[in-house]
Amino acid sequence: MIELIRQSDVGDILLKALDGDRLTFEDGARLFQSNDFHAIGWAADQIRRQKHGVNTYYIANRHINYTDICKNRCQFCAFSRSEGEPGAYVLTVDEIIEKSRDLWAELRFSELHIVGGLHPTLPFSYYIEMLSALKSEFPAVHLQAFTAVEIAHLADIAKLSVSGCLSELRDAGLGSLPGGGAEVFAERVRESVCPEKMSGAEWLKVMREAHKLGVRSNATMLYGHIETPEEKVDHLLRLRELQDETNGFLCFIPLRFHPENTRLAYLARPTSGIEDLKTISISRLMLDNFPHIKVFWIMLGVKTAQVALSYGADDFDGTVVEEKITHRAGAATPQGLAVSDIRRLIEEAGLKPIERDTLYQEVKRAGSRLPAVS
Ligand code: V47
Ligand code: SF4
Repeated sequence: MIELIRQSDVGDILLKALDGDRLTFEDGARLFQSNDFHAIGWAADQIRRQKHGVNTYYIANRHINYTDICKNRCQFCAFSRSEGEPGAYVLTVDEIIEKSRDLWAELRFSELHIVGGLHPTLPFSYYIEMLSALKSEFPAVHLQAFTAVEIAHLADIAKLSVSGCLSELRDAGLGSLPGGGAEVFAERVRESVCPEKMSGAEWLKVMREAHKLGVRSNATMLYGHIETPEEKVDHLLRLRELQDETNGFLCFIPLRFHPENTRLAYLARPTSGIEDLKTISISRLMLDNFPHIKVFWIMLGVKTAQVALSYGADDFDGTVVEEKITHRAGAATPQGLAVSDIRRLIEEAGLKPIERDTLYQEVKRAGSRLPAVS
């Protein structure tokens, strides 16, 4: 295999990564320009094995999108609606509890993953009541809720500082932040595809505040639209820099853009399997200080997500149960996967499935009963 690396047009970079040396901006840009995805993938798999061996993580979780009403209306988003538009909804706190109860008996999920649009008029008390009610109904469940973009919006409506807002949410039951809203940090990209959204620097600032308070988070990158290879590398390096400072990121998740029903549908070029795998592998190679690279199979597709476990990813998210953001943008994946299916997909890749909680602690279940999603 080392011969494969030596013959590669990016062999020098891959050997450097395998030696434990940090990759530079130029290295990242060359990796994205190379078509040698086998060699890149093999090197990323080696690094993944150095960090985790064959251990491959998954989580029993449930996603909840509490509202699709959003004042930002990003160009790439098919999920959001304006108030009064057909399909616009807000779940009441009772409905959120009801939804969570739905599969609780079967799934016994360890995490609720809660994100929504930036609702212009919902009061701060709605969010506090949501977390408190969920925490009292499911005390052992980790609430991973509200992207950095939502946190800044909530701080605004509550007239609190970001850190004051995070503290109140944490007191009400918030466990950690999901990684959404990062998109691509480059100003050129944001001005074009999400001009209303906070800047990349502001996103990083919210995450810094969260990490300083001990609130961990994920990080994402939405790829496959108008971004250049250099802009992707810049994104990864800005995340790596913050991680050096705080060590607060749990994992990185590349999100594959789905163009259908969005104002970027004219791009009509869904990413190729090779682009997807290369993005996973390069993320693993560049983000040397991120413990985990996660595949969100809902966006990647089950088959590519399975293969990605041999191209640098070590985490397969998750049972999910219900998902709207990608499905409104034309995703053909199911809404959820049973734990038995996830375990089979991991085992077929020659890897060892390990159920984890949000903070990557192993979940031990009494007996052999496996949670299922129908
Ligand atoms: O910020 C919006 C993305 C994100 C589309 O932290 C789209 O574990 C694809 O961040 N095609 C929200 N993506 C979801 C998210 C997420 C998902 C799974 C796991 C985690 C995690 C976080 O969804 C948005 C945006 O980047 N998005 N529209 C679209 N058409
Ligand atoms: Fe709103 Fe998020 Fe959709 Fe942008 S991606 S329009 S912020 S829900």
